[in-house]
Amino acid sequence: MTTQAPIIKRYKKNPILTKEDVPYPVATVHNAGIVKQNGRYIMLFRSHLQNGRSIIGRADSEDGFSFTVHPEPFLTPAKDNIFAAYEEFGVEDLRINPVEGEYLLTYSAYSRHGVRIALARTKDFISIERVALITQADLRNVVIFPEKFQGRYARLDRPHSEISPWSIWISYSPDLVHWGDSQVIMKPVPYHWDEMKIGPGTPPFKTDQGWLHIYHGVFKTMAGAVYRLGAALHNLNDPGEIIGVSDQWILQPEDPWEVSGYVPNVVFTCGAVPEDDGTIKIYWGAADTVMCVGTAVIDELVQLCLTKTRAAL
Ligand code: BMA
Repeated sequence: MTTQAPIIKRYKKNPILTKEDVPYPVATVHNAGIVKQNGRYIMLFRSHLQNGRSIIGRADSEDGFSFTVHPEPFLTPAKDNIFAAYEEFGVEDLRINPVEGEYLLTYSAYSRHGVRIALARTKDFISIERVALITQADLRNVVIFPEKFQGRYARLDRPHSEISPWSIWISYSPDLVHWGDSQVIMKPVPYHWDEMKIGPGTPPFKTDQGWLHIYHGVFKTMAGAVYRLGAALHNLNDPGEIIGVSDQWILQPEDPWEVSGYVPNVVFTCGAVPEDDGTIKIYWGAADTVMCVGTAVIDELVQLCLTKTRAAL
């Protein structure tokens, strides 16, 4: 029997970032958004503080593997205006969405009212402008497509539901603030690795064959939930149409720091960097404790979606 080469090749020196690398006291380093700007990798990672609430830190790298953390946190809960009321319990799982020459930051805002998504914008990762809270409560994992479709922005998100397993939806907006025309486009498959819930992971990025989106899927076992990563391909002109979803996962917890830690058996992505040579660096939080990276060939991910396909809905 031949063994299949893994589709995502783990970096040999994982984990690439841990709490020991952070110059202020934190308990974890995980679920980071990432982007390559003028050849420099900028990572915005989540850390639990020692009171159990989360903040976002920044780390920079020249090669995408070796990162240096900034001395001060990048984003902490707002102190005034409407954001203060909804970020009271912390900010989590930030995505960096490159859109029209700037970066839209979408992150979970936690408060006594539940979790919702806040949108901020930056051009230089120095000055940040909080724009709006773009969801009501119980909606997480917002990623925004890099381009507009017929004049409207498009996003993927994941509402909470007691009736149906949590699924991926698309919504549109003329101005990034008001969102609508929502539709469910991808659901968990029963008795499948993602049967319990799925949610958006990386901001989608363009390939010749469609928008590639790496998402997370969860399976409930007797020992708790297992978080894995999967891949889906969306129509280039109509992102609400899914062309193919890989039937098999592309990454599952295997390394010691993925199978044990603060939350065992978790790989969770908020960002990836497509490179000019046709590869992609995918970043994931492992066990909600440390950050890891791996590389894949973009076309192999696309082919998985196109040839080893499961139903989208
Ligand atoms: C999800 C989110 C993520 C976390 C994951 C595994 O519901 O809370 O931030 O990484 O669970 O604990």
